[in-house]
Amino acid sequence: MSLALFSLEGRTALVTGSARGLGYAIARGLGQAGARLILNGTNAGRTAAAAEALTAEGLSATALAFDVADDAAVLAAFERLDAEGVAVDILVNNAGIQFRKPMLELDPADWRRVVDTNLTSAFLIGREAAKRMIARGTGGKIVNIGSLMSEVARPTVAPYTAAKGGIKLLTRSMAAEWAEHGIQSNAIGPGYMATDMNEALMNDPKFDSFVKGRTPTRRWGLPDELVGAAVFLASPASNYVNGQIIYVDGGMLAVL
Ligand code: GCO
Ligand code: CA
Repeated sequence: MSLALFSLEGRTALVTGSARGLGYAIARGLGQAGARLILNGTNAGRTAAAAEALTAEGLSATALAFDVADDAAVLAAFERLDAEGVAVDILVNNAGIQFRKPMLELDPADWRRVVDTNLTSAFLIGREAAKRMIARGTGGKIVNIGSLMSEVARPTVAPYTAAKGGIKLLTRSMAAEWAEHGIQSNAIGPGYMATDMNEALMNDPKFDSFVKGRTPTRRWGLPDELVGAAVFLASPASNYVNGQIIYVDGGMLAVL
């Protein structure tokens, strides 16, 4: 079996929320597998800096800053890619925010912001990418980033959990409607990963010991540990995989 099966040479990958955290690690890994990278973040400066850092590592990376939850901004971003003749072959819908508060205290505006950023964005961007993949007749790969919270809940993260549960079934909806066009839509469900979004949790001794006790691997995951699943789902190796979610969680969901 040749590693060509996992090569992304000649393909262009757009990774949302890739200025830092999991998105940055996933983008870097796709770049190392040969993909040309389009990084995205809401902050133009931080996104440009991330593209420069990956370029300095010898990867091909450009920045495309836009707010993934803003319909008009998403449309403008794709129109800009069209104008530049850039075709997105691989879309990683990673952008997401966390907002921890019990539902009884939650402002509806905060609920909407989390669901729009973590779920609606994947629909908006997925649709623009799929339209162009279908028009080109080239097929493509969509990798949505779910979570442990695509399966289970815990107190204080309801909007994030509802959105990540939605990501799992949106992924299946994408498979239902787009698989016949040669588009494979799948998801990755990260476990408790050591990222800036989880800094407060990692620094909380109680939560830290909860994660280590509840994870069979007895540690937090490292962002780079998502790269294998991401390259698999972005490469020809997964051409007959559709509507699936792969949990990269150290075994947490598999055991009580
Ligand atoms: C939390 C965390 C989790 C993790 C991750 C787990 O507050 O419980 O933010 O949501 O970040 O999503 O897969
Ligand atoms: Ca980000």
